[in-house]
Amino acid sequence: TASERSFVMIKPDGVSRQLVGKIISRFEERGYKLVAVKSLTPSEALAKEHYSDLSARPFYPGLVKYITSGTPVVAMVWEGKDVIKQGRRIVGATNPQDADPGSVRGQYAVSVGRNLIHASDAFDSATKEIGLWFAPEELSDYEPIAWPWVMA
Ligand code: DAT
Ligand code: MG
Repeated sequence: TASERSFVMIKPDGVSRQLVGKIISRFEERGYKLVAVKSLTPSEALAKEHYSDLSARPFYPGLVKYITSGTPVVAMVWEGKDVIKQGRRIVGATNPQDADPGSVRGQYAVSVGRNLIHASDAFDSATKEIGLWFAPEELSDYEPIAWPWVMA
């Protein structure tokens, strides 16, 4: 696909472990455009809605507790060519034990319950998640100076 947007979130462990800059750099240096970014401690309602597809899974309560621990998350929207699929590759497999060592999870995480980062897995979930975490006016429309070179 052409230019699209993905919702990416550094989870509380990533913030607490001070990996925010390193993680952001991977998306930025690849050439993706930062459309929105904010730090917040999600409410339980927001965390539950974000992970609503997983509500029947045994790990769901623990997942919601982890995301709402009180340590903030960094919520972002990144834009660019195939950013949804490529963002998933940057992030790595859900279980860090299966993640490519070059991915964020493969480099920095060992446990599925503390896997540092979220990235949307499809166009529909990206649309849902961006709308859930950001108001339309929080999304910036601008052209990075290198954009024509990156996106050609
Ligand atoms: P992803 O985050 O790679 O999109 P997912 O959507 O299947 O993975 O699950 C969301 C999160 O839930 C995942 O990042 C970590 C947690 N999770 C998934 N499977 C789990 C499991 N078997 N045990 C504990 N936590 C799990
Ligand atoms: Mg997912």
